[in-house]
Amino acid sequence: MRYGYSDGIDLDRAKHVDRWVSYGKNLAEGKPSKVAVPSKTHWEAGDPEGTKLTDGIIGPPYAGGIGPRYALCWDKGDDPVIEVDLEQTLRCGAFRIHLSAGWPWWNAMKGQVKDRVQVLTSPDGRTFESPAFFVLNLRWKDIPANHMLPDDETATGFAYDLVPEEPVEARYVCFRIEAERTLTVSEVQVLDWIRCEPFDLRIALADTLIPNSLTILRREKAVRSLVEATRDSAMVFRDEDLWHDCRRARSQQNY
Ligand SMILES: [Ca+2]
Repeated sequence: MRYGYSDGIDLDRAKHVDRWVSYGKNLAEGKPSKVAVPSKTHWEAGDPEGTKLTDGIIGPPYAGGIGPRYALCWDKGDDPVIEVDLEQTLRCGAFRIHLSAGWPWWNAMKGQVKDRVQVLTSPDGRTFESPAFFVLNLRWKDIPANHMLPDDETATGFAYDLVPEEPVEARYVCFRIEAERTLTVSEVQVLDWIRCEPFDLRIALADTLIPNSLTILRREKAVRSLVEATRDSAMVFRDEDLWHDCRRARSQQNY
């Protein structure tokens, strides 16, 4: 069997490896927040007590339904700015915003989201710097292995991550939103870190898991050759199983 494309051209690309994501502490939970533009009240949205954006309740992962009830809502052109006061200067390693709709229900997995969200940080609430914009459209490689999309594999409500290259020292964190539709935000987060580990389901072709007669014969031949070759010399084996096979073969004096 030969892997690759039928035209034989090697694209020299690294194999995609999924990620398993872990989240640090949410430094913004329970902290005061304010918005420059008050929330609309469509579909029971709104935030009269000014607590929803940092109350720890996030979601749902689908637009519509009762989602807006747990969120603030703005129309196109409102361009709200959310400001969170962490109450002390902290090392901010990642930012998150849960963005959904309102209407229309743009699907981030189809590249339909036209809104923009920028994060700005400040040590004093006067001068702000921006680490970056959120990437609000997603590809499958952006979905961690331990994140479950809805059954229809859409992302109409999603908690987006923004991880700057270096952590930022800040007390005030702003989320500047440019709305291109009626959108909702249920939560903003500032985390000390987000980490991703390579994750592989280890699905392999059957003949690497269940040796057939041909692979057994090849292995026996390889063991026999290695025992002969290493009889009088030290050799480092990269394959631990093969090393054990050789040792076993020598001790049984089969070869
Ligand atoms: Ca919330």
